[in-house]
Amino acid sequence: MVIRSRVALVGDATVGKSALALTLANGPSGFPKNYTMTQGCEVYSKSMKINNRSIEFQIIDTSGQTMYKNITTDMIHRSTVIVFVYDITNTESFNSLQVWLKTVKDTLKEKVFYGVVVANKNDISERVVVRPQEGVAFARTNKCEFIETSAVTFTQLKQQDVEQLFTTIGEQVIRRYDDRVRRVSSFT
Ligand SMILES: Nc1nc2c(ncn2[C@@H]2O[C@H](COP(=O)(O)OP(=O)(O)OP(=O)(O)O)[C@@H](O)[C@H]2O)c(=O)[nH]1
Ligand SMILES: [Mg+2]
Repeated sequence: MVIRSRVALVGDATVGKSALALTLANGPSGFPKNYTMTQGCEVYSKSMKINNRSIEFQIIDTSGQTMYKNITTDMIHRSTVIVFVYDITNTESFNSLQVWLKTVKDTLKEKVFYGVVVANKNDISERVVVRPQEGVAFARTNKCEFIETSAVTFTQLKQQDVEQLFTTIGEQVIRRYDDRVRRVSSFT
């Protein structure tokens, strides 16, 4: 049995959404050194085994550009996991998360979603302007998970940053799936 989960990556332009998606989907060689603006959106699929369960992620890499807003909201609409990405060296990208959160809430309305706040680019922590505590506080206030990542260290040092992010998401998706199954079977 494979559990499927659709995950939308949202956040301002250049925060590293595509870098995270590409390194997860294609491994270290996927990291885009040069910036290429995402036009509309891209979809990647990634299968993982988590605690002996099979999970298939459909990762929707949206564009941070306002001109693609309609496509982005359409993609949010189809997702149950929303990853809010900001760049720890860019205050504006962190402040924008308020707006991204509002967009997600306005789009999903009553639909329950699992939110994860991602502080990206922690390989250049010497240039940090948004302290991790601020990210943690924002996540906690809005009932989201908080995770620090780097799409680059995936290629150079730890090899597991991005995988760690999706392992955390997968564990939660499996937990929610099991809860749902348990609730349904208690009715029958
Ligand atoms: N140092 C560092 N650079 C990164 C990291 N992630 C992405 N970058 C760089 O940041 C730039 C923008 O990354 P993208 O992944 O294209 O940004 P994006 O969020 O997809 O941007 P849009 O598609 O325009 O919304 C690229 O030059 C990447 O190489 C990271 O974790 N660390
Ligand atoms: Mg992109």
